[in-house]
Amino acid sequence: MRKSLNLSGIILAIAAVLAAGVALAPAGASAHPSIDIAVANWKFTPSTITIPVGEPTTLRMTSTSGVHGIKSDELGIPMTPIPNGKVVIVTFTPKKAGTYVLPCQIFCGAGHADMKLTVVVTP
Ligand SMILES: [Cu+2]
Repeated sequence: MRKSLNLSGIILAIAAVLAAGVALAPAGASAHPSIDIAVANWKFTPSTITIPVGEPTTLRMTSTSGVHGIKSDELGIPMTPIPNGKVVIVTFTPKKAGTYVLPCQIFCGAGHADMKLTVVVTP
């Protein structure tokens, strides 16, 4: 019941949470997924990630060799280049459960055709 908390109570609760240095998430709920992905010639590591439907999800991608890219219209990921040596962050919210295969979007050499990130969205 939201109305049972007055504003100062809410502010105190937020201050306590911030002071404790923990995420602003309800007890028992997991924080929104944030996943580190290592990108290199010619693979994503991990090559498969599993995330829940309807949760904002952040991917932090770092390339250590080559220039790569991901994109998925179905997942709401715009064309996102991943240059060598930069941390690239993309946040999206999957709308529908399923398995999505994201091939590398930038030609990166001999292994380009086999370079894929698989995103499994669970209900
Ligand atoms: Cu690539």
